[in-house]
Amino acid sequence: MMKTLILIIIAIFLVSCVSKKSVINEKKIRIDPSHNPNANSQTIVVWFEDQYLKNGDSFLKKAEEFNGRARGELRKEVMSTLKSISNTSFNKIKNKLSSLQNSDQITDIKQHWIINGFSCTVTGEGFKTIETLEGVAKIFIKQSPSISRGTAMGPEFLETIPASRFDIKGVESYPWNIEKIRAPEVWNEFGITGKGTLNVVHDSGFKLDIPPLAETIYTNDGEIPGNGLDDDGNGYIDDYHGYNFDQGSSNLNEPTIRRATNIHGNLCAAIIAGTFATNTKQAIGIAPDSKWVPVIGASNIEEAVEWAIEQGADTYSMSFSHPNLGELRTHWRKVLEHGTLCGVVFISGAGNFAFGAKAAPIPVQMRNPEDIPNAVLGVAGVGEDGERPAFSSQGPVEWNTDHYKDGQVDKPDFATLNYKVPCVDPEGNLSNSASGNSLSGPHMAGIVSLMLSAKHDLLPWEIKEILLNSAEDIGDKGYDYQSGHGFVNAYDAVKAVMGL
Ligand SMILES: [Ca+2]
Ligand SMILES: [Ca+2]
Ligand SMILES: [Ca+2]
Repeated sequence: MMKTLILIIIAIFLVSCVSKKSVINEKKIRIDPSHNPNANSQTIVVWFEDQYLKNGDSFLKKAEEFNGRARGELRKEVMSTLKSISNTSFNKIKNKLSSLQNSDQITDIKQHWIINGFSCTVTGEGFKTIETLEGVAKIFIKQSPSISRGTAMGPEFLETIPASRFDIKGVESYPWNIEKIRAPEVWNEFGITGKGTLNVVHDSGFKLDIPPLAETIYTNDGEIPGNGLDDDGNGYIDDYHGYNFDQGSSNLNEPTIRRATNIHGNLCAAIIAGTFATNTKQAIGIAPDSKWVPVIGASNIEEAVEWAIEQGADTYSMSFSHPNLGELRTHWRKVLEHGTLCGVVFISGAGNFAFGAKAAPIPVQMRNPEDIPNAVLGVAGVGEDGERPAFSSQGPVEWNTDHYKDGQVDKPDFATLNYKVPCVDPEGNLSNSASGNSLSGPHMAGIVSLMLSAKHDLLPWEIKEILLNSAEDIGDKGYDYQSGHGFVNAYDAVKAVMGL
């Protein structure tokens, strides 16, 4: 035990020594300390100097500048600016990249607009050349965070989208979590059920053909499914019900990826946008008239977020978390900050690392992306009795990367539900329950979907402000590191949106 502890301490010490040695070459290019100069092949993300948001304060300043704007209109404007910044920088080195590609130093070049830069896979020689290219400012090593829980199999296109069985008057029952989050009161009193909102479930483990999910799945109307063509010309073939950015395919079907008998992505989707459990009139989702869309992309957050924005996403739920991302945290944060300015509400559960075999110390109990300030709602949770389960990760977190130097940041932001939550089984019934902050994020996404359904042009930071004012203080008095600003319920949040 002691030996292990000493080894861990040494390991942490080593890691911290290495990470402090940020490399600065003559051109003042910042290179991720996890770069291995001897590696034959590395996948990297390259930033150009000119980023839309600059340092740590820029996000809040920009948000303030945009106050009062309508979300839909702002999205178009910010997207257009981001794309124009990206094209200007990329076009300057485009020819150079092509010749590097021809000499096999670089493969898989993907230009990004959500940050001004590109991803590619490079040889050692290629890496050195990229450092010298015009405008290149930072190079991050793209670790492949191991959140992909399996390999998606063949595509699953639903031949017809079944008509929704959900109707407010026909609801016969609902599980305790739907009641505790006060969704039925929103449906009944305001007639708001999530209509007109699109909720991304960035996860793995999907089985799309169960009734409560098939009835509300998104379809990209510009795309014809299963014909092997990119009909809408967005660069993705058959991205009809969603897309798998890790495989570069429309394979979304991963029914074997299970936690016990639960399919992970399905659990999350059903809490947000499930209709009635199969063959019943039991309402199981918070926003049963919203749409949801599955996305897989453990190591391709840029493309996934760009795609989601183009499809008109309103919420983006990420029930995963990455430890030890190092400098790559900076990249994730910038992607999600820019994405938030495009009007998407990003949400991630707090993680389950406060207790047990995978326990981690504060300030790394909450990890990426739920540790991102302002642009991501980090959501912890409680059980039916209102008590926080021992596993639920706590804040604060620490930001001291090369780019973001906030120091200590208050997290989590809010609490919903995370303990013994009734969950959809592989047939679409609520025969199971599950625990974990994988479930707290989707509860928040469902609530935000209702809020945006009530007032579609609310900005993400206005949503957060309303949640701050309508959350119920729980745990220690005032803000606390277990439940954030408190327990959020759909009724008080939507009421506040409507000015009631
Ligand atoms: Ca397409
Ligand atoms: Ca197609
Ligand atoms: Ca409190």
